[in-house]
Amino acid sequence: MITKSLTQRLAWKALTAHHRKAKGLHLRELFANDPKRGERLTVEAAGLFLDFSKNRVTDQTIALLLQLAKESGLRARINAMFRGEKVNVTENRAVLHAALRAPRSASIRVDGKNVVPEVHAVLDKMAAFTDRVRSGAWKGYSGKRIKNVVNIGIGGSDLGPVMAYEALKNYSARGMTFGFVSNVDGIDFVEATRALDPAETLFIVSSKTFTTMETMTNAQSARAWLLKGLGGNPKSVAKHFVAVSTNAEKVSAFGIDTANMFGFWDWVGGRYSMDSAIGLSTMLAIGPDHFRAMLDGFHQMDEHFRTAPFAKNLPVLMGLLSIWYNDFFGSQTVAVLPYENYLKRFPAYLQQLAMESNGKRVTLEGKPVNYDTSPIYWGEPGTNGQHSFYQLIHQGTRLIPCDFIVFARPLTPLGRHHDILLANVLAQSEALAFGKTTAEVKSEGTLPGLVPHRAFDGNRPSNTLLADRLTPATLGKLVALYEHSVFTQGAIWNINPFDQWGVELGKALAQRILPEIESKVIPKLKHDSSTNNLIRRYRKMKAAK
Ligand code: G6Q
Repeated sequence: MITKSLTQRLAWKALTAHHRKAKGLHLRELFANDPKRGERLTVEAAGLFLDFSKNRVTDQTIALLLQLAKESGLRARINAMFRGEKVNVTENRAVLHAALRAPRSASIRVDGKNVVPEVHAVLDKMAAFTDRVRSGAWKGYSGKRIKNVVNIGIGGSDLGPVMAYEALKNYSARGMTFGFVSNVDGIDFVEATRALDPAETLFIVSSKTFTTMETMTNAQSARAWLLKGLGGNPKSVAKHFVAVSTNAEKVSAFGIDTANMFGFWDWVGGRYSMDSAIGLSTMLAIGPDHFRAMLDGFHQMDEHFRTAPFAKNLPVLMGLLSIWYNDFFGSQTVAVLPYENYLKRFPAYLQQLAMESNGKRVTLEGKPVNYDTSPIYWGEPGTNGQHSFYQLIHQGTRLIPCDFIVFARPLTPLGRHHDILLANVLAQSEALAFGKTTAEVKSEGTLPGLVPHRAFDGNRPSNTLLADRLTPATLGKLVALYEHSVFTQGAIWNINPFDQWGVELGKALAQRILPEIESKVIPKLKHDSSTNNLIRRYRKMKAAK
């Protein structure tokens, strides 16, 4: 039981005092004074190697951050989550994405019931379905085999599947196409389906609630598109639509046979669901064996997080470092920079994971926080970013901690490409940390007027995560690493990372505005003058065409 608010904890106060000294230290000195720093400040778990030596920390910083974790009751929080306690207090739900990747023999209880057998029953059903589709045993309404799969979902029911499909494309069935429709902007659906033959297309309607406006609108358009293409018989729907949901009633009302529904549970949050049935498109793409390998990767990181001492715990250390910059240096963002083109959607995925989870302003008890919570996550794959926004990271006025994600072996080697890629990422973290002093710039004979422009102050922190290659298991480990790092941060900030009330207000207001936009008679508008005016203007403009 934590009684002291965060800023009153001893470790927090000690960190505040320590920061006053530590902020003046330069990575150049820290490395010069400790020749083994680059070997010492590293940790390896489940095949992921983290070099955190290029962070603005001393041994004392790490000790104090670990002390903060302890004083914040992190261990008890971890245990409570893994035990299935209702740690999502505002929705009165357990939080058990870890159960989705637990081995068949495990036992994890929610309200006294072991949920692991149900998890594996759904996985088995997904695998059987996947085998039928991939082998051609499952036929479309006109007897053709399925060649195209389109996932319709948004937020947590989209970002994970898209990211995983892109990340694991190298393992996917190349004879099939995979599309993802999320946006209610009709263009998303039109572009995703324009080249597809309805007779060969399977839609997966992925929605935990099966009420989300965007997904339901896209699903209705998909139904109409299919019926138009296949002669209009409603019976064709059953052969071309399956659902992933927790809401059997709504699935059935849509016209999808619940025999073709893949379930999950209220203890799986949307942004933590890519390894539940929401991953059906991923399984169809990479096959059940690779999918299970990915789950095993997740599980390995879960076990590491659950059991390793904090000083050797990858997610804990990454979470604590993030708190160090966010709350003591005032850094507002974290750049996630994968040097692996297959991970191009990974930063977008992490944005939801981190920012929807920890973008909160009140504590678990509902009191306003007096410290900053989630930083903004962003990023693009290297080396592309080097030629655009890295300038600001190197020489701008903001401190942006970076996570570089690197693999030793490429999935498809091509000449010298991979060595060049690696040389670049190592050069970036080196340049950020050590910069280039005025003396160095001068000694190169630079014109005096240019010296300040060409000097780099350095001392810009980064983590480097190095793994062997991007396999399904590695992807699982990587996602679980960030999930638990986000959890660590949320636990220390004493907030609830598992609700998302901020998303609800916009949804409710959109429901109110839609009839005002569509009504034939001019509605009486009761919004603010800006919203009223924009609604009127839009009504006029669309009537004018
Ligand atoms: C995730 C959020 C949110 C959710 C979408 C889709 O954690 O809750 O992104 O996933 O709003 O919800 P449905 O799956 O219910 O359609």
